[in-house]
Amino acid sequence: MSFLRFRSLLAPVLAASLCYFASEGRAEHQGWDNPVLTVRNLSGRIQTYSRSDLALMRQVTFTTTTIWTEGPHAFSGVPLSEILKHAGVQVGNVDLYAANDYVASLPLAEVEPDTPIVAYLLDGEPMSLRDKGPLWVVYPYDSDPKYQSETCYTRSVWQLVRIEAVPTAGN
Ligand SMILES: Nc1nc2c(c(=O)[nH]1)N[C@H]1C(S)=C(S)[C@@H](COP(=O)(O)O)O[C@H]1N2
Ligand SMILES: [Mo]
Repeated sequence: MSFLRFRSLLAPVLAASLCYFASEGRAEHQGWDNPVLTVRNLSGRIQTYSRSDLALMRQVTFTTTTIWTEGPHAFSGVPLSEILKHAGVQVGNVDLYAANDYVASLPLAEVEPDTPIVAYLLDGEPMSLRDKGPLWVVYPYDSDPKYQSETCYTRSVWQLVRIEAVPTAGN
């Protein structure tokens, strides 16, 4: 093969490999724009969020062990308080629904500014439905014994898909 002929092949081969690596990058964030969370406030208004939407909100990352995983892991996501604020949930209780219809209830008064978070990255990687994703409500268990409680474990809903505001007596 002449050098000229070789050169004419080089460009398409390079272009093809660039495309390949670019699509690899996309595959990692596949479904990033798909809705993964629905939030219903007390007025019945419904907001949906994709992971790209969540990535635009205030981010919190912490490293902790959990009773369901081995060794310390970095969890990144959005404080639950931010999502509730965004969706106009201000009073009462919230019910956190998982894909398998597991549901946990918590009073808004017990949602702290940074805790829990709705995590969508574990060690910087998206979580599949199989490994408790794409969304997992997590507390920084290692940072305070109060988070190492059955109450917080119960509220650590993995495969979170829906949040619903529920009125309490008095509001
Ligand atoms: N999606 C989902 N999240 C869940 C649960 C569940 O059944 N489904 N159980 C909750 C409860 S009550 C606790 S104590 C722990 C249970 O964890 P374990 O089943 O590993 O003991 O996860 C919480 N998060
Ligand atoms: Mo539990």
